[in-house]
Amino acid sequence: MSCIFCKIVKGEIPCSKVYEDDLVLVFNDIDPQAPKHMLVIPKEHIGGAADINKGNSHVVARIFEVIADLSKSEGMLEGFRVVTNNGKDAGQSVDHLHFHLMGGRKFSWPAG
Ligand code: DGP
Repeated sequence: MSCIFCKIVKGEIPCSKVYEDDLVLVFNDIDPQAPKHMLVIPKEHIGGAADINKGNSHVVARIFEVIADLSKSEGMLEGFRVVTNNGKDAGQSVDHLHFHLMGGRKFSWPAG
């Protein structure tokens, strides 16, 4: 498996880790788009949002519990944005499900 995020999970590629449990890893994005910009990923390989199903959706539920906790512990009390890009048109560049958790600035809407 040549998935870069699987290599980060296994410790084969370093990351700036923010949080880890048995199902979820959170680390700082290498190309931050906000003062706070973390990637929240399942440790198991899920290709993207289109690959979420009854067998793995409990991991996604955990991811959103972690996001709620981090929004407070990381000081994003004025608001935050969660984004997942799925597929070519959305600009997904890593084919391992990940949620961008961003905060520390105002965000415009609709996103471009
Ligand atoms: P997306 O374009 O939605 O698939 O987001 C992929 C994100 O992953 C992008 O913001 C940059 C980030 N990224 C890619 N490779 C690495 C890496 O090796 N380390 C870290 N920390 N982030 C990475």
